[in-house]
Amino acid sequence: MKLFKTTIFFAALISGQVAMAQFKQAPLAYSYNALEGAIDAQTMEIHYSKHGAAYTANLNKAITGTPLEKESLTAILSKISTSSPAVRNNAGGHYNHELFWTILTPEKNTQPSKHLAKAITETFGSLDALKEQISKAGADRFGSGWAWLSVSNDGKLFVSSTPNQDNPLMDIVENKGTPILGIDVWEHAYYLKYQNKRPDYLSTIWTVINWKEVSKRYEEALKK
Ligand code: MN3
Repeated sequence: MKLFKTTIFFAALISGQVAMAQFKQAPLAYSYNALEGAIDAQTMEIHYSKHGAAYTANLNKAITGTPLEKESLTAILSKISTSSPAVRNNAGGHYNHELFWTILTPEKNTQPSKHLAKAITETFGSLDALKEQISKAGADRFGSGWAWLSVSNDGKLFVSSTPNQDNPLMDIVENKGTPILGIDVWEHAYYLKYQNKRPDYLSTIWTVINWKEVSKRYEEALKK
């Protein structure tokens, strides 16, 4: 019976009757309580296992049976103006959160690579000045959204902010580029610990930023 069921499953799979989930959440590289001090365990758990999971599931639902099913996430984002609000919100939500988990770390005092540090100093004056600009972009974002550090198509660093789940890879945003650091300023990202004090969340999150990962993403973005 089991073999029979398995055969039916694969027959359905081959004929395309079983919807394949195209996008998946990557496992978190640290435990929910690993960022305590900056982000509490309950916030991390709800954020990753409920909010993050929902964007991924809803993205798969929105593209199932459409030509987008066979496309890469960056391809979908680059022409998001042609997609429905469901695809825009959930493709952005999936991309943004998968980036966010990786640029956080319990490891203390990670530093930008020499190459990235040089670009930061040339562009913003200092690392502290950059942090201030990103925190300000996040604090000034009205309602929900993200604050970003990105690499423009001509290889320059820039800070920006987008509403909702939009991001700099989308064709609809003013400042386009490849994000290498993104900070979630939706209330679900900080409210349990910080309540209405978004600026406190934005000043504390720098203690858990994974500059090794941001540096790696900087090199990859420059190659594009
Ligand atoms: Mn979020």
